[in-house]
Amino acid sequence: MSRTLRARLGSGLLGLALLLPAAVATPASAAAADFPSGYTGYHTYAEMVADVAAVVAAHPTIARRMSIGRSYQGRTIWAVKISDNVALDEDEPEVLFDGLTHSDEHMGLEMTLRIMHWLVDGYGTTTRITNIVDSREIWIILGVNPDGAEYDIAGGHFHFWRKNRQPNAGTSAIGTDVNRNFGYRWGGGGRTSSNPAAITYRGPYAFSTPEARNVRDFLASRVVNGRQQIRTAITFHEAGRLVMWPYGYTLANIPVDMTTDDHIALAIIGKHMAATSGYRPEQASDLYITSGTTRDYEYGKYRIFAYTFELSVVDYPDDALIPSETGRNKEAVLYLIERAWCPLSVLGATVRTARCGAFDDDLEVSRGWRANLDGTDTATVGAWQRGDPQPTTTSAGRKQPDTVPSGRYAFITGTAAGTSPNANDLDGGRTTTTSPAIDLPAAANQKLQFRWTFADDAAAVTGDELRVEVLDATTSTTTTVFLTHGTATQRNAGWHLASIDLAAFAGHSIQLRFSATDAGTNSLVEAGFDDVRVTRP
Ligand code: 0X9
Ligand code: CA
Ligand code: ZN
Ligand code: CA
Repeated sequence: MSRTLRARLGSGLLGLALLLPAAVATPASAAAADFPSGYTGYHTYAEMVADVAAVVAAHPTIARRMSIGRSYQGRTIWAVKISDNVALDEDEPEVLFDGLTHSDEHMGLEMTLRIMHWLVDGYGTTTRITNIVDSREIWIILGVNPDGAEYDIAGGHFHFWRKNRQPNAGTSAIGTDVNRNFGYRWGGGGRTSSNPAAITYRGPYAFSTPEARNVRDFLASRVVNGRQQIRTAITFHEAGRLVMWPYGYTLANIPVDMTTDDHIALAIIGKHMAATSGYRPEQASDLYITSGTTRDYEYGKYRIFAYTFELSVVDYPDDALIPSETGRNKEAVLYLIERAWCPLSVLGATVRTARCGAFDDDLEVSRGWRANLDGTDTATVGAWQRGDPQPTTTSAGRKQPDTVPSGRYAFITGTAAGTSPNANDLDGGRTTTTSPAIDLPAAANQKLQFRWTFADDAAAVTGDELRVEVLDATTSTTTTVFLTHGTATQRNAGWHLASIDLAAFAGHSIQLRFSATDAGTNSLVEAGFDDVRVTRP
């Protein structure tokens, strides 16, 4: 948070204080000559572009640049990828850094440029950085909002310009706060404004700015085989020397759209980074509530362990402070890159075994499961749905559970409630959902684990079932590894743990197919599963 903004936002004259003086228009194409005196060590857009070009030219095997789109005024937004075999999309954990979402927070751009230089300069000279570059794919977005930044320094003095430079219909007020324009809880509570003249204007709809769309589309492009490759991220802001974790939209530490494991691990990693930087750690909403931010989007949509850093003690720190302020975050940056292999591993050996293997899905976000993959599903109602189950209770007891093992979602045969044999339960045959491909390491003792529930009534037949198969692409075989089926007695919902040895499939490429069937005459059949994992022995 810029202190200036915090002071303005905190003032009793909130509405008035959020109005900016009418901006003097500059030609869209104008390139700022340079920063004001005392700040010339900061990079203008042109200087940043030149630096990026020089780095990728000097390190072609480990650094590449790509455009992730254009700003409102048409400036190219550059992302640099740093990794060994940089031209290939290898199966390595990915990390994202960005800065200058707020264009009056120039240290954020300097921070991302420093990270780029640390990595390319350290490669082959320090073991730690060589290991990082060899085993990760690091993405750095150099300046999310360059239009605002160029405007901020136009004419040789600062304009205290935070937003982008997009006009707003029906008003002369310019710009949208890009850090209020992301589509997760956009327009929700806290410091986000519907007034185009406000410095926290959220835009007329989520992702109305090209700047937020560029980041959104880049993140989407990193979903490979159904899985978001980016595991950890920092978005750099200024000022206040803070390390903040999600969420910002609510004061709740663990709202429904976060799991307890994630919350604890997010805080452990955040506190560790803050300690090494000499910053203060906190949940973002502890500063104040916001909605529509980069960080909440990254975690909320993809479960990226995403942090906001507020750099510097003061706003507009002069350029002499760039080396020390960026340098104090070097350890935190390297640490977060290392943690990307499995952020939850900070929770200790038991969690590491359970959740850092070849597959881990708490089913809280979409991760590439596909319905009816081979087109043979016959169920007419109650197909697998990833969602929040509504409780179904008959006179014989609970048939569809009210709670799930983790978070708020599981796969359920129709999440809606309904107590009759033909209401919102599974009917008419079989429903399947199939996982993305899992490359099982050759290691011994890997186990497939998941939580399951299966309920039926006295009309159930043996053909009513919950079945799990391993589809082995290496051997072109299908193997049932779990089966529970109906008996003509009442059976109520309840979550159970299944644990299945995967020795027969070690080293193979597999998929998991979960199927539930209501055979014979329609009877009440409800099934569910959650927390699908391949353990890491
Ligand atoms: O208000 C913001 O967007 C960030 N502060 S700044 O001074 N750089 O403008 C704070 C984002 C942190 N998130 C929340 N406080 N919820
Ligand atoms: Ca690589
Ligand atoms: Zn900011
Ligand atoms: Ca879950």
